[in-house]
Amino acid sequence: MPYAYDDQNIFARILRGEIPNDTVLETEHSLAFNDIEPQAPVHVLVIPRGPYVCYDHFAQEASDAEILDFTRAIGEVCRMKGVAEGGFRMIANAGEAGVQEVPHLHVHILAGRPLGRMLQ
Ligand code: D5M
Repeated sequence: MPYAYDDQNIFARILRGEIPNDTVLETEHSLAFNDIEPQAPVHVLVIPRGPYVCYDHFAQEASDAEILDFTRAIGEVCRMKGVAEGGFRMIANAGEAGVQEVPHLHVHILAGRPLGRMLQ
């Protein structure tokens, strides 16, 4: 299925430097920043710099270098925040059923409070 990327979405604007963000980590192909509406003491969003709508889009079209960088950036953020060993949750909402609000792939990293069995 082809994906149409909206380059006016808020994360595209963050990547272009048009609006500020609270940066946690910058890598060649990824950016991590604190969520503006944190749901836990640690709530970081990790995004690829490339124009990918969701995980499926990224998995189909990103280069190996982008996928490697993104995967490693998520791990690096967990270590930077001191939650890699104690535990955390990763979530990537996708599409309407997944209630994805921003149409640029992002992985939420949540930690620092009891998260329960599911994130609502
Ligand atoms: O989650 C989208 C997430 O994006 C939600 O947790 C708020 C966050 N958000 C929205 N705008 C910003 C800015 N400007 N900075 C940081 N975080 C932001 P979703 O998975 O799409 O429902």
